[in-house]
Amino acid sequence: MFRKSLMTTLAVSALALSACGGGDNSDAGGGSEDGITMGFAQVGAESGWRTANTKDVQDAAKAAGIDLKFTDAQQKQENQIKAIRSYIQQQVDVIAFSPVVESGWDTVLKEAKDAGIPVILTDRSVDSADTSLYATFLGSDFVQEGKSAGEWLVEDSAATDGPVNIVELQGTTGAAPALDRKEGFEAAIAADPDLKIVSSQTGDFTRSGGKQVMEAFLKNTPDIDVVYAHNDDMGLGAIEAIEAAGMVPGKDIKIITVDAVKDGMTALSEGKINFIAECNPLLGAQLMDLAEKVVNGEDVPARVVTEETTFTSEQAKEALPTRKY
Ligand code: GZL
Repeated sequence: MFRKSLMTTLAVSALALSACGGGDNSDAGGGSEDGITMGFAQVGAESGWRTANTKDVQDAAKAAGIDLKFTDAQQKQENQIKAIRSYIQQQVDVIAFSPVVESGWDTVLKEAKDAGIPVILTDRSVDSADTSLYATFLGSDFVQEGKSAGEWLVEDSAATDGPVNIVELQGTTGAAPALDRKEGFEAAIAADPDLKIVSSQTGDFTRSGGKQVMEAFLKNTPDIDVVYAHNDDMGLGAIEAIEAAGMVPGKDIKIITVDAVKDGMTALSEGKINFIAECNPLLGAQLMDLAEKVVNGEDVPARVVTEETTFTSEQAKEALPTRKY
Protein backbone atom coordinates (compact mmCIF):
# COMPACT_ATOMS: atom_id res chain seq x y z
CA MET A 1 0.00 0.00 0.00
CA PHE A 2 2.83 2.29 -0.92
CA ARG A 3 1.01 5.63 -1.10
CA LYS A 4 0.40 6.90 -4.59
CA SER A 5 0.17 10.68 -4.92
CA LEU A 6 -1.63 12.75 -7.53
CA MET A 7 1.39 15.01 -7.41
CA THR A 8 4.17 14.13 -9.76
CA THR A 9 5.95 11.45 -7.80
CA LEU A 10 9.33 12.84 -7.07
CA ALA A 11 12.14 10.51 -8.08
CA VAL A 12 14.06 9.97 -4.87
CA SER A 13 17.61 9.17 -5.81
CA ALA A 14 20.23 7.67 -3.49
CA LEU A 15 21.51 11.26 -3.38
CA ALA A 16 18.34 12.39 -1.63
CA LEU A 17 18.70 9.54 0.85
CA SER A 18 22.37 10.37 1.43
CA ALA A 19 21.16 13.92 2.11
CA CYS A 20 19.75 12.42 5.28
CA GLY A 21 23.14 13.17 6.68
CA GLY A 22 25.53 10.43 7.50
CA GLY A 23 24.70 7.32 9.35
CA ASP A 24 23.22 4.19 7.98
CA ASN A 25 20.37 4.64 5.50
CA SER A 26 19.06 1.21 4.91
CA ASP A 27 15.93 -0.43 3.61
CA ALA A 28 15.49 -3.35 5.94
CA GLY A 29 12.99 -4.76 3.51
CA GLY A 30 10.46 -7.33 4.61
CA GLY A 31 7.31 -5.56 3.40
CA SER A 32 5.48 -6.81 0.34
CA GLU A 33 4.44 -4.48 -2.49
CA ASP A 34 1.02 -3.94 -0.98
CA GLY A 35 2.29 -3.89 2.64
CA ILE A 36 3.00 -0.94 4.92
CA THR A 37 6.16 1.14 4.45
CA MET A 38 7.57 2.79 7.59
CA GLY A 39 10.24 5.47 7.70
CA PHE A 40 12.20 5.20 10.96
CA ALA A 41 14.63 7.99 12.01
CA GLN A 42 16.75 6.55 14.84
CA VAL A 43 18.70 8.76 17.29
CA GLY A 44 22.07 7.12 16.64
CA ALA A 45 24.14 4.22 18.03
CA GLU A 46 25.37 5.93 21.21
CA SER A 47 24.68 3.19 23.76
CA GLY A 48 23.98 -0.47 24.38
CA TRP A 49 20.36 0.50 24.89
CA ARG A 50 20.17 2.09 21.41
CA THR A 51 21.77 -0.92 19.76
CA ALA A 52 19.23 -3.24 21.39
CA ASN A 53 16.38 -0.89 20.44
CA THR A 54 17.47 -0.70 16.78
CA LYS A 55 17.77 -4.48 16.44
CA ASP A 56 14.36 -5.02 18.03
CA VAL A 57 12.66 -2.49 15.73
CA GLN A 58 14.27 -4.03 12.63
CA ASP A 59 13.39 -7.60 13.70
CA ALA A 60 9.80 -6.59 14.55
CA ALA A 61 9.35 -4.89 11.15
CA LYS A 62 10.47 -8.06 9.37
CA ALA A 63 8.17 -10.22 11.52
CA ALA A 64 5.23 -7.90 10.77
CA GLY A 65 5.96 -7.76 7.02
CA ILE A 66 6.49 -4.00 7.26
CA ASP A 67 9.01 -2.48 4.81
CA LEU A 68 11.34 -0.48 7.08
CA LYS A 69 13.37 2.43 5.79
CA PHE A 70 15.93 3.17 8.53
CA THR A 71 18.25 6.12 9.20
CA ASP A 72 20.85 6.55 11.97
CA ALA A 73 21.02 10.29 12.73
CA GLN A 74 24.28 10.06 14.71
CA GLN A 75 22.60 11.99 17.59
CA LYS A 76 22.08 15.08 15.41
CA GLN A 77 18.62 16.68 15.24
CA GLU A 78 19.29 18.11 11.78
CA ASN A 79 19.90 14.59 10.47
CA GLN A 80 16.63 13.33 11.95
CA ILE A 81 14.76 16.25 10.35
CA LYS A 82 16.40 15.53 6.97
CA ALA A 83 15.44 11.86 7.29
CA ILE A 84 11.81 12.70 8.11
CA ARG A 85 11.66 15.04 5.11
CA SER A 86 13.08 12.27 2.94
CA TYR A 87 10.37 9.89 4.16
CA ILE A 88 7.69 12.51 3.41
CA GLN A 89 9.11 12.86 -0.10
CA GLN A 90 9.02 9.07 -0.49
CA GLN A 91 5.34 9.10 0.57
CA VAL A 92 5.83 6.36 3.20
CA ASP A 93 2.70 5.15 4.97
CA VAL A 94 3.88 6.02 8.48
CA ILE A 95 6.89 7.71 10.12
CA ALA A 96 8.31 6.70 13.50
CA PHE A 97 11.23 8.29 15.33
CA SER A 98 12.85 8.82 18.73
CA PRO A 99 13.45 12.60 19.01
CA VAL A 100 17.04 13.14 20.11
CA VAL A 101 15.93 16.28 21.99
CA GLU A 102 12.46 17.48 23.07
CA SER A 103 12.29 20.80 21.19
CA GLY A 104 12.38 22.00 17.56
CA TRP A 105 10.06 19.50 15.86
CA ASP A 106 6.84 21.43 15.13
CA THR A 107 7.78 22.54 11.60
CA VAL A 108 8.72 19.12 10.25
CA LEU A 109 5.87 17.38 12.09
CA LYS A 110 3.46 19.84 10.44
CA GLU A 111 4.98 18.99 7.06
CA ALA A 112 4.26 15.31 7.73
CA LYS A 113 0.70 16.15 8.85
CA ASP A 114 0.12 18.29 5.73
CA ALA A 115 1.35 15.36 3.63
CA GLY A 116 -1.19 13.11 5.38
CA ILE A 117 1.52 10.86 6.87
CA PRO A 118 0.93 9.82 10.51
CA VAL A 119 3.87 10.03 12.94
CA ILE A 120 4.51 7.76 15.92
CA LEU A 121 6.91 8.92 18.68
CA THR A 122 8.85 5.99 20.09
CA ASP A 123 11.20 5.95 23.10
CA ARG A 124 11.51 9.73 23.56
CA SER A 125 8.88 12.48 23.22
CA VAL A 126 8.68 16.09 22.01
CA ASP A 127 7.54 19.24 23.83
CA SER A 128 5.18 20.34 21.03
CA ALA A 129 2.04 21.99 22.43
CA ASP A 130 0.10 20.63 19.43
CA THR A 131 -0.43 16.95 20.21
CA SER A 132 -2.28 16.50 16.90
CA LEU A 133 1.17 16.47 15.27
CA TYR A 134 1.68 12.83 16.24
CA ALA A 135 -0.63 9.82 16.58
CA THR A 136 0.80 8.37 19.81
CA PHE A 137 3.89 8.23 22.07
CA LEU A 138 5.24 4.78 22.95
CA GLY A 139 7.97 4.83 25.59
CA SER A 140 9.04 4.62 29.22
CA ASP A 141 8.09 6.86 32.13
CA PHE A 142 11.53 8.47 32.60
CA VAL A 143 10.42 10.48 35.65
CA GLN A 144 9.50 7.22 37.39
CA GLU A 145 12.89 5.73 36.46
CA GLY A 146 14.59 8.69 38.15
CA LYS A 147 12.29 8.37 41.17
CA SER A 148 13.08 4.65 41.53
CA ALA A 149 16.80 5.46 41.49
CA GLY A 150 16.39 8.18 44.10
CA GLU A 151 14.10 6.13 46.33
CA TRP A 152 16.68 3.33 46.44
CA LEU A 153 19.36 5.81 47.54
CA VAL A 154 17.11 7.30 50.26
CA GLU A 155 16.57 3.79 51.65
CA ASP A 156 20.22 2.77 51.27
CA SER A 157 21.43 5.96 53.03
CA ALA A 158 18.91 5.81 55.88
CA ALA A 159 21.51 4.50 58.35
CA THR A 160 24.22 6.92 57.16
CA ASP A 161 24.88 9.98 59.33
CA GLY A 162 26.04 13.22 57.73
CA PRO A 163 26.11 14.44 54.10
CA VAL A 164 25.99 12.09 51.12
CA ASN A 165 27.63 13.83 48.15
CA ILE A 166 26.20 12.83 44.77
CA VAL A 167 27.66 13.56 41.35
CA GLU A 168 25.28 13.26 38.39
CA LEU A 169 26.16 12.15 34.86
CA GLN A 170 23.33 13.61 32.79
CA GLY A 171 22.17 12.25 29.43
CA THR A 172 22.09 14.30 26.23
CA THR A 173 21.30 17.95 26.96
CA GLY A 174 17.62 18.65 26.18
CA ALA A 175 16.69 14.99 25.74
CA ALA A 176 13.47 13.85 27.43
CA PRO A 177 15.14 10.99 29.37
CA ALA A 178 17.81 13.37 30.68
CA LEU A 179 15.34 16.05 31.77
CA ASP A 180 12.87 13.59 33.28
CA ARG A 181 15.36 11.30 35.03
CA LYS A 182 16.89 14.38 36.70
CA GLU A 183 13.42 15.59 37.75
CA GLY A 184 12.38 12.23 39.18
CA PHE A 185 15.65 11.65 41.06
CA GLU A 186 15.66 15.13 42.62
CA ALA A 187 12.02 14.72 43.72
CA ALA A 188 12.85 11.41 45.44
CA ILE A 189 16.01 12.52 47.27
CA ALA A 190 14.28 15.65 48.58
CA ALA A 191 13.00 13.26 51.31
CA ASP A 192 16.51 13.24 52.86
CA PRO A 193 18.26 16.64 53.27
CA ASP A 194 21.64 14.89 53.71
CA LEU A 195 21.50 13.75 50.06
CA LYS A 196 23.01 16.48 47.87
CA ILE A 197 23.88 16.64 44.16
CA VAL A 198 27.22 18.48 44.38
CA SER A 199 28.18 18.27 40.67
CA SER A 200 26.14 17.55 37.52
CA GLN A 201 27.24 17.46 33.87
CA THR A 202 26.24 15.77 30.61
CA GLY A 203 28.12 12.71 29.40
CA ASP A 204 25.79 12.52 26.35
CA PHE A 205 24.67 8.94 27.16
CA THR A 206 28.04 7.55 25.99
CA ARG A 207 30.63 5.45 27.86
CA SER A 208 33.46 7.77 26.80
CA GLY A 209 31.46 10.80 27.90
CA GLY A 210 30.77 9.26 31.29
CA LYS A 211 34.46 8.42 31.77
CA GLN A 212 35.68 11.91 30.81
CA VAL A 213 33.18 13.71 33.07
CA MET A 214 33.88 11.34 35.98
CA GLU A 215 37.63 11.95 35.61
CA ALA A 216 36.93 15.69 35.95
CA PHE A 217 34.63 15.13 38.95
CA LEU A 218 37.33 13.07 40.68
CA LYS A 219 39.79 15.92 40.14
CA ASN A 220 37.52 18.81 41.14
CA THR A 221 34.80 17.46 43.48
CA PRO A 222 35.91 16.36 46.95
CA ASP A 223 34.39 13.50 48.93
CA ILE A 224 32.18 11.89 46.27
CA ASP A 225 29.96 9.21 47.82
CA VAL A 226 27.56 8.36 44.96
CA VAL A 227 27.36 8.54 41.16
CA TYR A 228 23.89 8.85 39.60
CA ALA A 229 24.26 8.14 35.86
CA HIS A 230 21.27 8.59 33.50
CA ASN A 231 22.27 5.40 31.67
CA ASP A 232 24.41 2.28 32.11
CA ASP A 233 26.96 3.33 29.49
CA MET A 234 27.95 6.49 31.36
CA GLY A 235 28.01 4.48 34.60
CA LEU A 236 30.39 1.99 32.99
CA GLY A 237 32.60 4.86 31.91
CA ALA A 238 32.56 6.18 35.48
CA ILE A 239 33.68 2.74 36.72
CA GLU A 240 36.75 2.96 34.45
CA ALA A 241 37.62 6.40 35.86
CA ILE A 242 37.07 5.33 39.48
CA GLU A 243 39.25 2.22 39.08
CA ALA A 244 41.96 4.27 37.32
CA ALA A 245 41.95 6.55 40.37
CA GLY A 246 42.67 3.53 42.59
CA MET A 247 39.20 3.33 44.15
CA VAL A 248 36.65 0.49 44.28
CA PRO A 249 33.40 1.22 42.37
CA GLY A 250 30.29 0.07 44.25
CA LYS A 251 32.11 0.36 47.58
CA ASP A 252 34.25 3.54 47.82
CA ILE A 253 31.79 5.28 45.49
CA LYS A 254 28.31 3.79 44.99
CA ILE A 255 26.84 3.85 41.48
CA ILE A 256 23.18 4.03 40.41
CA THR A 257 22.23 3.84 36.73
CA VAL A 258 19.25 3.46 34.38
CA ASP A 259 18.68 1.01 31.47
CA ALA A 260 19.70 -2.52 32.67
CA VAL A 261 21.44 -3.57 29.44
CA LYS A 262 23.68 -6.64 29.61
CA ASP A 263 26.97 -4.81 30.37
CA GLY A 264 25.26 -2.80 33.10
CA MET A 265 23.62 -5.88 34.59
CA THR A 266 26.97 -7.69 34.56
CA ALA A 267 28.62 -4.83 36.48
CA LEU A 268 25.63 -4.85 38.87
CA SER A 269 25.99 -8.60 39.46
CA GLU A 270 29.70 -8.00 40.24
CA GLY A 271 28.87 -5.23 42.75
CA LYS A 272 30.53 -2.45 40.70
CA ILE A 273 27.08 -0.87 40.21
CA ASN A 274 24.71 -0.91 43.19
CA PHE A 275 21.24 -0.40 41.65
CA ILE A 276 19.70 -0.11 38.17
CA ALA A 277 16.27 1.18 37.14
CA GLU A 278 15.31 -0.67 33.95
CA CYS A 279 14.43 1.14 30.71
CA ASN A 280 13.04 -1.43 28.26
CA PRO A 281 14.38 -1.01 24.68
CA LEU A 282 12.25 -3.82 23.23
CA LEU A 283 9.55 -1.56 21.75
CA GLY A 284 9.49 -3.09 18.26
CA ALA A 285 6.43 -5.35 18.40
CA GLN A 286 4.28 -2.67 20.08
CA LEU A 287 5.50 -0.10 17.52
CA MET A 288 4.56 -2.25 14.54
CA ASP A 289 1.13 -3.04 16.05
CA LEU A 290 0.49 0.68 16.61
CA ALA A 291 1.67 1.46 13.06
CA GLU A 292 -0.76 -1.03 11.51
CA LYS A 293 -3.63 0.40 13.54
CA VAL A 294 -2.73 4.01 12.69
CA VAL A 295 -2.34 3.29 8.96
CA ASN A 296 -5.68 1.47 8.97
CA GLY A 297 -7.32 4.47 10.61
CA GLU A 298 -8.02 2.71 13.90
CA ASP A 299 -7.99 4.59 17.21
CA VAL A 300 -4.84 4.20 19.34
CA PRO A 301 -4.08 5.47 22.86
CA ALA A 302 -2.34 8.87 22.94
CA ARG A 303 0.26 7.39 25.31
CA VAL A 304 1.55 3.82 25.65
CA VAL A 305 3.89 3.33 28.64
CA THR A 306 6.32 0.43 28.41
CA GLU A 307 6.55 -2.02 31.33
CA GLU A 308 9.81 -2.19 33.26
CA THR A 309 11.26 -2.90 36.72
CA THR A 310 14.37 -2.34 38.88
CA PHE A 311 17.32 -4.52 39.83
CA THR A 312 19.59 -5.02 42.83
CA SER A 313 22.82 -7.00 42.53
CA GLU A 314 21.18 -10.25 43.63
CA GLN A 315 18.29 -9.75 41.19
CA ALA A 316 20.78 -9.10 38.37
CA LYS A 317 22.52 -12.43 39.06
CA GLU A 318 19.16 -14.19 38.74
CA ALA A 319 18.06 -12.30 35.61
CA LEU A 320 21.29 -12.37 33.58
CA PRO A 321 21.15 -15.98 32.29
CA THR A 322 17.87 -15.33 30.44
CA ARG A 323 18.29 -11.61 29.69
CA LYS A 324 17.34 -10.75 26.08
CA TYR A 325 19.49 -7.58 25.91
C1 GZL B 1 15.79 5.96 26.96
C2 GZL B 1 16.74 6.17 25.80
C3 GZL B 1 18.10 6.50 26.31
C4 GZL B 1 18.75 5.37 27.08
C5 GZL B 1 20.18 5.58 26.72
O1 GZL B 1 14.56 5.55 26.50
O2 GZL B 1 16.29 7.21 24.97
O3 GZL B 1 18.94 6.79 25.20
O4 GZL B 1 18.52 5.41 28.46
C6 GZL B 1 20.05 5.88 25.24
O5 GZL B 1 21.03 4.49 26.97
O6 GZL B 1 21.21 6.40 24.72
